[in-house]
Order: sequence, then C-alpha cells, then structure tokens
Amino acid sequence: MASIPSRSLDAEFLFTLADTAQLPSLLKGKYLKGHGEPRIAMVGRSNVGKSSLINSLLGKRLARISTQPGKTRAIHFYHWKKLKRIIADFPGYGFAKVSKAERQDWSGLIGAYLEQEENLSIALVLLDSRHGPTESDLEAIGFLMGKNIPVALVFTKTDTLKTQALRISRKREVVKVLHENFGDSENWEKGVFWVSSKTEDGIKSLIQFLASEGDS
Ligand SMILES: Nc1nc2c(ncn2[C@@H]2O[C@H](COP(=O)(O)OP(=O)(O)OP(=O)(O)O)[C@@H](O)[C@H]2O)c(=O)[nH]1
Ligand SMILES: [Mg+2]
Repeated sequence: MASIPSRSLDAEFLFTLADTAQLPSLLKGKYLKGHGEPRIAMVGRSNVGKSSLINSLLGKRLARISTQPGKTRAIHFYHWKKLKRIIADFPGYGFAKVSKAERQDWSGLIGAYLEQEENLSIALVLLDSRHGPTESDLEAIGFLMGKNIPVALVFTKTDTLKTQALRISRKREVVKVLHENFGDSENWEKGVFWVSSKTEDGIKSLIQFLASEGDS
C-alpha cells in the first residue's frame, strides 16, 4: 500500500491570474510558469471553504481566507512541492452580492483558463456538508464533465455535522441528485471525501487520493 506523504511546509504561492490577457505568459503547452506538475482545481461556491482547504492540504497559511464571501475574484496558483502538484484556487460562484461585472464565471476567466490548460488532473468540487448541491454547483459539475475533466466531490465543514448518520443521508441525497442530473459516473463512485479544515478531519485521506491521481 502506498504510504501517505507527510504534509509539506514546502509550498509556495506562484501566480494570480486576474485577466485573460495574462494567459499566454502563464501557460506554455503543459507548463505553468515553467512547472510541469499536474494541476488540481479547487472549485465551489463562495464561502464553501476552498482557501481553507488549500491551507490544510499545504500545511501552511498561503491562501487568503475570506472575511467576506466572494473575496477571491481571481485564480490563485500554489506550488505544492511535496506532492508535485499545482493547486488552482478558483473564485467562488453563487454569491449574489457580487456585481455582474465583478463576477468571474465559466464563460469568462475560468472558462478561458480551462480552455487552455492542458495539464489539469482533477477538479475538486467542494460542497458544504450541511447543504445539498445548489443550481450553481450542478452548473459547475456539468461544465467540468462536459470538458471531460475528472471530478471528485469534497464535503467541507464536517465539524458542523454532528453524526455519522447525517453524513450517510447527506451523501445519499447528493449522489441521487447527481445521478438524476448527469447519470452514472465513476466521478461520484470513487471520489467522495469529507473534510474539516477546522479539525483536520479527512485531510490525510484526501492527500493520499490526490497523490495517486495523475501519477499513472
Ligand atoms: N466550521 C468550519 N468553518 C470553516 C471550515 N473551512 C472554512 N470555514 C470558514 O468558512 C469561511 C469561508 O472560508 P474560505 O476558505 O475563505 O472559503 P472560500 O470557498 O475560499 O470562499 P471564497 O474565496 O469567497 O470563494 C471562513 O469564515 C472560514 O473560517 C471548516 O472546516 N469548518
Ligand atoms: Mg477563497
């Protein structure tokens, strides 16, 4: 069995993509700022815990945690040296108070980035453990699947779910909605994770999964 890589303090911020005009200087073929490591996209609605999860994975406070939802308006890239991956922190969607002009949606910056990214190994779609998938979650998952990008679901803030029974019923509920919308997919058979950045619950198993993804 593969050993779990120990968490690294060896991680660094790489780049902020705020405008499509920066894409040619960011991506050259399979390389991102000269780095050939596979990319992991962190996707999810505003405030779901993307930046917090990145910090938990990296074992370092690199990504800015929102004091106000909707704060991350660009794509921030982090070099996770130990795992030989690059993590892309996506702007959160579904936050109504952000003006239309400020909103970075799938037809804007994110779509343009995904169009040109040749080395994306997986998108982690984060869902709040307390809620079912929203319309915007389904839109995001549909968009990623339409581009044949492997998706794994990560339920966040599990410290707010008090019992195992709640988890089981939440998972059943969510998988049912996904089946209804997208049919059978190995995306939600093999990759459904439960994490808390507050208690560190589930972080190690997610790291182990990410270490094995994209190595083949
Ligand atoms: N209880 C609990 N709160 C969490 C957890 N992870 C994040 N939070 C809180 O949720 C809020 C949003 O966290 P972020 O990590 O900034 O969320 P985000 O998805 O990056 O948000 P945007 O950048 O606005 O899209 C913050 O107040 C965090 O402290 C968790 O595991 N448990
Ligand atoms: Mg964020």
